[in-house]
Amino acid sequence: VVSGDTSYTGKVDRQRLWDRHLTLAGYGALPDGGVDRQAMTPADAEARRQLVAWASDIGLTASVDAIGNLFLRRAGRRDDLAPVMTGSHLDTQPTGGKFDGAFGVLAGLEALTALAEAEVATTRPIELVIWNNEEGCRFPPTTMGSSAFTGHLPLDQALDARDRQGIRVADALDEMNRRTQVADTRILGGSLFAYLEAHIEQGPRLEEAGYPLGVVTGIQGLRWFEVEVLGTESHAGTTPRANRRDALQAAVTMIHELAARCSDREDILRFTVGRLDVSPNAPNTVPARVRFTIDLRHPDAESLQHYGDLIAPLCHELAGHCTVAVHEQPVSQPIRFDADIQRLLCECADSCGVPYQLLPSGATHDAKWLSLIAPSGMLFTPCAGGLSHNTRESADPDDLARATQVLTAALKRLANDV
Ligand code: HGY
Ligand code: MN
Ligand code: MN
Repeated sequence: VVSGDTSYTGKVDRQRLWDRHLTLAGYGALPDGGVDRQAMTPADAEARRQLVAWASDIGLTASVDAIGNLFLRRAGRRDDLAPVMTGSHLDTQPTGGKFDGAFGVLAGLEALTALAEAEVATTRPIELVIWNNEEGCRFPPTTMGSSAFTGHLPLDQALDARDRQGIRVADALDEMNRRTQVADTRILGGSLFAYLEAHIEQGPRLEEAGYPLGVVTGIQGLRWFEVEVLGTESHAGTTPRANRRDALQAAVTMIHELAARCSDREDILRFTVGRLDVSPNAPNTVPARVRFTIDLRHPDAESLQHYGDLIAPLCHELAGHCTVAVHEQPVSQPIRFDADIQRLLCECADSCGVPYQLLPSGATHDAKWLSLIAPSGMLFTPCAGGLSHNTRESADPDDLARATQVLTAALKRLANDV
C-alpha cells in the first residue's frame, strides 16, 4: 500500500491549475467560450510556447521529435533510467472546449510543479509529453503523434498527410517548430518505464454515478474510413435521370444503408459520418465527387471487425452508375490497461482520499498506443453533462485538482520504482 506520506500532493495548486486552463483556452478562443486550436496552427504553436515557458520556470528541459511531439523533462537522480511519462494533447476539435487534452497536459505540469515546490526528487526522470495532432480532424489519422512515436504509424506516411487545403504535415510542422522555437530535437521513439494520462471522461458516467474520479480499465477499438464517390458533372436542368452519374445521391444511399446496418440493438456500436465534401458544390450542377468519413468504434475486436468489413462491399454494391473507393486508416484495436497500473492508481486515489469508479473509455486517447509498449493507465474526471467536442465542455476545478493530486502521487511512486 502507498506510504501514507502524500503531503507533497498538498502543493497541487487548484487555482493555478484552473487559471492555466483559462490562459491556454485563450489560444484559439472562440466567441462562445470554446476553443478552435487545431493541430499545427499558429494557436497550437502559441499554446506550446506558453507551456514551454511555464515548464522552464521549474527547470524542465524541452525537446521535440520528428513528428512534433514535445517533451518537457524533469531529471531524475538516475537520469540514465527509462523515464516515467505523462501527458496528453493541446490540439482541439474545431468546436472544442477548454479541457479535452489540455487537462492532461496541465495536470502533468502541475504534478511536476508540486514535486518541485515540495523539493521531492525522484530516481527516474519524468517527462511531460504533448502528443502532436491527437484529434486528427485537420490531418488524419487521429493520435498521429503518439502512433508515430510507438512505431504503429510510419513517419513518412504521417509527414505526408494533407489537410483539406492540401497543406502537408511536414510543412505545417516546420512552421509550428519555427514559431515554438524549441531548439533541442530528439530521436523518434524510445523506451519508457510507464505512462499515465489524465483526461476528462468526455461521457456522462462519472457524473451520473456521482464520482469525482475514474480509473480507466481500457479503450474501445476504432476504425476510420474515407469513402470517395465519383460521378460526372452535368446540367441540373437538362440531364435526364437515366443519364446522371450523381455522386451525392449515391453517397446518401450508402450512408443511409450503412447507418441502418450499423445500428446494433444494444447501442454499443458507434457509427459516425462527421464530414461530407461535395464537388463542385454548385446548386445547378449534378455533383461529380463526394468524400465522406466514417468513424466506427466498438469495445469488442470481433464486432469492430465484423461491422467495419461491411463498409467497402456495401459502398461498391450501392455505387450505381458511379465509382467508389474506400480508404481505411490504421486500425486501433480495443486495449486493456495494465492491471498493476490500475491498482496503483486505485491505491493512490485511496491515499489521497478521493473516491473513484473503474470505467472503460469510449473516447480514444494517445494512451492506447503507449499501452502497447509500456505499462500505462488513465485517470478521468467528470465533465458537465458528459459533453465534449463541444464549446460548452466544462469541468469542476475541485475535480481537476483532486485528480491531479492522485496523478502526482502515482508519478512519484512510479518514478521511485527501480
Ligand atoms: O476521437 C476521440 O475519441 C478523441 O477525443 N480525439
Ligand atoms: Mn482528447
Ligand atoms: Mn478529442
